[in-house]
Amino acid sequence: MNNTPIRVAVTGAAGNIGYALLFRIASGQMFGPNQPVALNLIEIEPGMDALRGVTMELDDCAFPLLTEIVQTSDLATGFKDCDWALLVGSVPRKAGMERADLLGINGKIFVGQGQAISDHAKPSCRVLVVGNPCNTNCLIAMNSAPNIPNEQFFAMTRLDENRALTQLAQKAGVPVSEVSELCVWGNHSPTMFPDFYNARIGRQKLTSVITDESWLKDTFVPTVGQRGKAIIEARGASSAASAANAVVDTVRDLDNPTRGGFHSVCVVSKGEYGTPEGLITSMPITVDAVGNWRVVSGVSLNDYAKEKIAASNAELAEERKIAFEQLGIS
Ligand code: NAX
Repeated sequence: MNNTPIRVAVTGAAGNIGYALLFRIASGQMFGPNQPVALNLIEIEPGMDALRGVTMELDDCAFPLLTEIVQTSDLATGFKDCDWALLVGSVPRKAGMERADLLGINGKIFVGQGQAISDHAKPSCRVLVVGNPCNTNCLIAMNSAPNIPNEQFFAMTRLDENRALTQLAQKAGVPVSEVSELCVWGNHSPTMFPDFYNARIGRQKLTSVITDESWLKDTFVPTVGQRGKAIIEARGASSAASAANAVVDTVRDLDNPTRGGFHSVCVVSKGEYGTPEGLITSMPITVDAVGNWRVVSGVSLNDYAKEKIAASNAELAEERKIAFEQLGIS
C-alpha cells in the first residue's frame, strides 16, 4: 500500500460528468481500495457555488481514502503537484456556432490548461482529456506543455469502446465479458471506427459468431458513432454516468498492467498504421509491468477498416489545421 495520496485534478468538477466521477475516485474505484487520493476541483467562476455543494456532498460521504479537497478557479492552484489531470470541462457547441469557432474557443482554454499543467503539475503528471472536441483539445494542451512528455497525454474513447462491446454482446446473445479486443480507432466523433473484424467473442473471431456483415457495417458502426446523440434524445441530457465510468476504466487501465487484450485510448501518433504523426488519435493500447504503454503492433486491417480509419484521421488533421490557425500555433 502506498500511503502518499495520488492527487487528481478535475476540471468541470461541478458539471454532470464531474458529479458522477468524483465519488467514484474518492471511493477507491479508480486507484484501488487502499490508495488515498486528494482531489483538486477546478471550475470557472460561475460554477464555484455548485462546486461548493458537490464538495459538501463529498464531505458527507466520509470517504476514508479522501485526504483533501481543493476547490478553485485558479489553474496554478488547481494543477499544483497533481499526478493526474482529468480535463472534463469545456465549452459546448451552441446554436449558430461553427466548428471553427468551437475549436478556437476551446483551444484557448486548453492552451491555458496545458501551460498551467506544465508549470505546476508534477513532471510525471498524466493528462486525460474528456471535454470535446477531446482529441484536438488534448493535442492543444500537449503542445502547450513543454515540461510534460507527449506520451503522458491521452483523450478518451473508452466510452465508445464500452458502447461497442455491449452492442456486440447483445447481438450475439453473450455476456459482455465474453467480447474482447474491440478497438475504436480515430477521432471521438461519429467518424470513429469500432473495429469489429479483430474483435473476439470468447476464443472465436467475432465475425465467425456474428456473420451478418451488413449489420456490422450498416447498423453496428453507426449505432456506436451516434450513441451519444441517441442518449441525449432519450434522456434529455448527455451521457454522464457512463462517461464517468469510462474515465475510471481509462485511468485504471493506464495505471495497471494490461491483463490480456487491449483497450482504446487516444494517444500521440508516431505514424503507426499510417496515422498522421503528431495527432492524438485512438488506437489499441497495452500497458506493461512497469507502467509504460505501447500501441499494439501487427493488427491486420482490411481495406474497409483502413478507409474508415483514414477518414477519421483526416477529420482530425483538419481539426488540427483549423485549431492551430485560430491559435497561431505553427
Ligand atoms: P456540463 O456542461 O454538465 O459540465 C461542464 C462543466 O465544466 C461545467 O460545470 C462548467 O462550468 C465547467 N467548465 C467549463 N469551462 C471550464 C473551464 N475552462 N475550466 C473549468 N471548468 C469549466 O458537461 P458534462 O456533461 O459534464 O460534459 C463535459 C464534457 O465532456 C463536454 O465537453 C462533453 O462534450 C464531453 N464528453 C466527452 C465524452 C467522451 O467520450 N470523450 C463523452 C461524454 C461527454 O459528451
